[in-house]
Amino acid sequence: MDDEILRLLREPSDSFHSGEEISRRLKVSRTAVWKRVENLRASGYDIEASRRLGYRLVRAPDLLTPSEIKPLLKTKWMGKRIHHFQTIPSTNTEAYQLALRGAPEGEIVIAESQEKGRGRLGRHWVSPPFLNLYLSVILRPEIPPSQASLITLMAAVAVAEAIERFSGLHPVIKWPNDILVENRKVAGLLNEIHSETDRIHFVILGIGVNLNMEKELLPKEIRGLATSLKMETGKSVSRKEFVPCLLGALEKCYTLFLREGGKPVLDAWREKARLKGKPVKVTSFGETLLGRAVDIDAEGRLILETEKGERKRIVAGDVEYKKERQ
Ligand code: BT5
Repeated sequence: MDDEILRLLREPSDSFHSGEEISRRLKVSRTAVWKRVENLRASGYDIEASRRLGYRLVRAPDLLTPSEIKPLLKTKWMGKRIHHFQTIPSTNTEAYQLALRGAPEGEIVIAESQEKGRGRLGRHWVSPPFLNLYLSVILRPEIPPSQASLITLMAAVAVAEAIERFSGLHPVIKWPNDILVENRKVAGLLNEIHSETDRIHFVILGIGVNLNMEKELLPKEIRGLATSLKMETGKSVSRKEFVPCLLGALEKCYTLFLREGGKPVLDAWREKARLKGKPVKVTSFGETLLGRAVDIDAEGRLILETEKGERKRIVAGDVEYKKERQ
């Protein structure tokens, strides 16, 4: 019903619609229309009411509801169904449950805040309300599980491209899934897979992007490590406009991956990661290795040359860039 009233108030936007017209078109009483308008006002919509002319939408808030995002969405299939929550433990957990119940590829879950936002390896993702983006996409790629990490690389490329197009910043990807601006993390990815030995049932692509996060809201431990588009550009950004930009980039990169395989993904990833030759410290399954990053291989593993000159392929772990020794 909120959706229906908003759609009506937006056609054409800026003009008045009489209470009588709205109640006739939505087949509800005028009191019901008034109540819905009051509800919308309580959620941040600026709606002018005139006895003579009716209602007019003056300004819509920057919410990530389907009624705010859908009019801006230009994708063919991604995000056509949006499950929106004010708050939720984790959008990934919700999307996983939806996928288990058969939700199709392209459905997304968005929350204005997360109570238990998750990073990799049981880590926490700071998710305060109404500032950032917390989104999970359900994908059902027909690829073997061995190629699943290419989906992570593909998503990192799409997120970096969207941030660049939207803000003019130049993000860098840090293996495997961090998006950095000026060496600080602006976005992270958590991909969870449900599969059998040779078939993926679905992938939940979890994306957290710091959009309007303020420095003071970051816990002390990560204040020096994290950033947001607002912190970098000095300007607030429209969250609801960022979502279509991100979903557009994601649909494009994913379609290309399915059509042409890993090569274009790996090429784009390498260009945005500028990894080759960087001195790194890698932590993987409790082991710490120092050396130089050589490249990533066709399955997205990090190739590392250790200080002892050995070549290692890292499947999962964390990378820290070290200062070049003089
Ligand atoms: C990640 O993990 O970077 C994956 C983050 C994925 C978050 C999204 S939000 C939507 C979806 N639903 C979820 O529940 N999760 C996904 P990892 O590489 O493990 O990094 C986690 C580390 O990043 C933490 O231990 C902190 O040091 C740091 N961190 C936590 N919150 C942050 C934030 N908002 N911005 C930048 N860094 C943060």
